[in-house]
Amino acid sequence: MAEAFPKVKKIEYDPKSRNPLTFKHYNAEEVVEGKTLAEHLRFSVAFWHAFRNDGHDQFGVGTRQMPWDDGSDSLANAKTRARAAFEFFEKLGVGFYCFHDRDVAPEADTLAETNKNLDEIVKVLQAEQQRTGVKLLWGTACLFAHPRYMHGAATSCNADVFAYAAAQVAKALEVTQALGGGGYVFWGGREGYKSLLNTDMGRELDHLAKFLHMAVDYKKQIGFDGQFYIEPKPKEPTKHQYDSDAAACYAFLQRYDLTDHLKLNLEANHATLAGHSFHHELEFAAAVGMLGSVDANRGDLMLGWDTDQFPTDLYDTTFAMLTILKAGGFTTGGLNFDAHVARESFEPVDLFHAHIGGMDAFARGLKAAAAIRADGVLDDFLKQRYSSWDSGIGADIEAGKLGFKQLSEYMLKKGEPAPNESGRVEMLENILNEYI
Ligand code: XLS
Ligand code: NI
Ligand code: NI
Repeated sequence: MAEAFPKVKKIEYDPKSRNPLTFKHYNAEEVVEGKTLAEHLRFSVAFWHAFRNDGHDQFGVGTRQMPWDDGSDSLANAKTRARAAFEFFEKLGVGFYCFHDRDVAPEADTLAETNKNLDEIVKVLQAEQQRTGVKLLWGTACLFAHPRYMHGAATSCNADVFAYAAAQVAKALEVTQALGGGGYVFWGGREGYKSLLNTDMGRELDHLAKFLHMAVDYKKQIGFDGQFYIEPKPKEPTKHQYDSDAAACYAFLQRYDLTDHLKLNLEANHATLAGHSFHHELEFAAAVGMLGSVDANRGDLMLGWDTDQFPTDLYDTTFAMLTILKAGGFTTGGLNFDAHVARESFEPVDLFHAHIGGMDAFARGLKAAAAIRADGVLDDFLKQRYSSWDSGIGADIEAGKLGFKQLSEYMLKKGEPAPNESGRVEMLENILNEYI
């Protein structure tokens, strides 16, 4: 096959260069806090955006030039596309990629034929992984594009659709396992509702939990040892999705006894759609021990939908890396660019510019976060702020030694608490700016 990106060579780290096709900050080999940047950041390309999204929107057709792609749904085209993708991963220098089953192989008239198509493509993916060393960060199944999933998949009103989704996920798990995938993501594409008038919410939630338990059982049956993740998103395509944010997912997983089996895959743009900052979602997940992986992108705060832009905001990447480092870094997870180029960025080279920008932005975020941690500026402040809990009455409360009765006696004797120190919000914001 001819090269898909003949004009682009391997992207190098060259901080002094004026060539935009170089990394200015992402030096894969550079060591920070005992690990290389590549090991910390674990960058992944999202196959669906990079190789299946042609740039169409509600108002217009696709614009992207993808000369390697003949636009057909043939198996031969799927193979060529897969090879083009690996050429891209290699030239960009990422260690990982992610895909939905239907991104890589065409859906046929029957499930049996569709599965056969997938097996055919998996052979190509296996060979390309072998050739390049690029690994599958996580696999997933598309349970939202086909008309059968109009009412949802696991939360469909139609039991046969639930069964179909189960069959599809079973196959996707097998494929993920065959490719040595590090994990598997459940994003509830249409697991929610359009109208409450036609929805039995309690029953749908029970079904979703049942589906996830079946997936956990199947994972054990086939011996797949990857990490399961659930990806919160509040809306779009449905009016409301049950996995609306990190806290809602956590409550759901707890209620249905699933917290041992799934972690969270947090997406920046989904956080903002839920009315939270990306940092908030990561911080919540880390606080409850559920931080698994990240879909790295950004939204437009003036727009109300999933714009899936590439991450460029250094505050966002610094905050994200502060939380990720504090949580001990990624184990199975990574930073998957769930993002697409703008409709007007239609040339093949734009795919490189987009990813280079995202990788540099996270490299800067990582270095800033590591410097902040090394200087202890935030940690020292936090330690001081909560110091009343480290001894005396605070330590006794934390140790569970006291109840309301003892605290009433204590307070009646002691009188009004002395005013705490200032929160120093502005000072901390100023300090942060020194590092960005
Ligand atoms: C859509 C989601 C999707 C998941 C994978 O908004 O972000 O891309 O990451 O199904
Ligand atoms: Ni996502
Ligand atoms: Ni998204």
